[in-house]
Amino acid sequence: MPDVILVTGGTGLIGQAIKHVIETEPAGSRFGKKEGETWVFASSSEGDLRDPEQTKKLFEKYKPTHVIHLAALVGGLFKNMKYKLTFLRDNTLINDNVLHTAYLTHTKKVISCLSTCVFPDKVAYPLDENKIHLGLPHESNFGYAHAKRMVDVANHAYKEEFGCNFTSAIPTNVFGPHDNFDLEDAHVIPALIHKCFLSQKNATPFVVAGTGKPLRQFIYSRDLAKLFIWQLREYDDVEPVILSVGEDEEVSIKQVADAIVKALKFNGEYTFDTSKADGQFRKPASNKKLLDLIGEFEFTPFEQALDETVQWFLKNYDTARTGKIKQ
Ligand code: NAP
Ligand code: GFB
Repeated sequence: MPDVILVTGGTGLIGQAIKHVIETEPAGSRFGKKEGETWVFASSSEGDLRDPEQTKKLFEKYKPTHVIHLAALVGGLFKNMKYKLTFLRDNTLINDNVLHTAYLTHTKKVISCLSTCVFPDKVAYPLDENKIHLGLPHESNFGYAHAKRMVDVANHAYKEEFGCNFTSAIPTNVFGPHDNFDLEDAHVIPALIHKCFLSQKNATPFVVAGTGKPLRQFIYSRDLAKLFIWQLREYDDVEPVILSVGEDEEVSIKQVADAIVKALKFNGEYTFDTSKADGQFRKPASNKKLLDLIGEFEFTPFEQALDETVQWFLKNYDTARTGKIKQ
């Protein structure tokens, strides 16, 4: 029976990046489409995965042999701080429905998507896959973080009780085309690209939230997409894998804002609003396990990836997710 790969959350930032890679990489290549494979990129309009019945219908419709489970309530620091219970509950419902339906329908493999914000806030750095449960996550996103941690717990329980091949990936902060650029809900890179674009258009100051000092590792969505395809094809272990650039690639929020100002050729007023939260200061993750397993992998240089994202935003501004505020 040919493989059917269902990508839940297939219309989002990472889902669309996987679609791009599968459609553009040479067929049969390491990250390309294999003969006979069918790839399905599902949106929430095809089934609200918080609802067990709709989840069952989606699986009955596509009969997936493999699932890359990306669907989630997702957002940046400020949205997470505002909706902790909604992030906990919606993601717990989505994850439980997808894993249990995959079990009931004998799906061969599921890769779920966690995030480096699930790690404890106070633990020895760098973060690695063995430290997920060694303490409380940062208070700014504990709702989302605990819901995601439960996926790792469930994967181990499904394996021990039923022998399921359910595993997970732990990406760092992701950016790229098709991101959510909503000024309030977005992660830092799409939010600052949108803000800087509006400041240029309206000749208003470009204001970055916080001190600009926090540090982050950013992975380009199209690189991450290849790593998900690698994990689908070549990794069969219940233990999670951090999918990230190296620890030495940590950059400050100020460096990110500087790169966005350069990419948009903005020369107006540029300030920091230190009354806004910085969130977690840093969450440096080691990608040693990934590189030990995958061998050589070429990450797209940050400035090139940022440029491609800015060009995509400018070209697709009218159809991109820019939220309510359109000045
Ligand atoms: P995104 O762009 O916001 O896309 C979210 C996707 O999930 C969309 O396809 C959305 O469908 C779908 N979805 C949302 N609620 C749903 C529901 N109730 N039922 C069915 N589908 C639903 O998110 P992303 O940034 O690609 O994130 C994908 C995964 O990566 C998530 O699990 C997220 O937690 C994880 N992650 C993201 C980052 C990051 O920096 N972005 C970092 C680490 C981990 P519609 O298009 O129909 O709304
Ligand atoms: O990307 P971000 O929202 O997520 O914010 P986190 C990163 C940093 O950027 C914080 C600063 O230090 C913010 O203060 N920042 C500056 C901004 N200007 C802005 C802005 O306009 N918008 C935003 N959003 N940030 C999230 C978790 O944490 O990481 C999520 O809350 C998820 O659950 C995600 O895990 C990957 O890296 O702080």
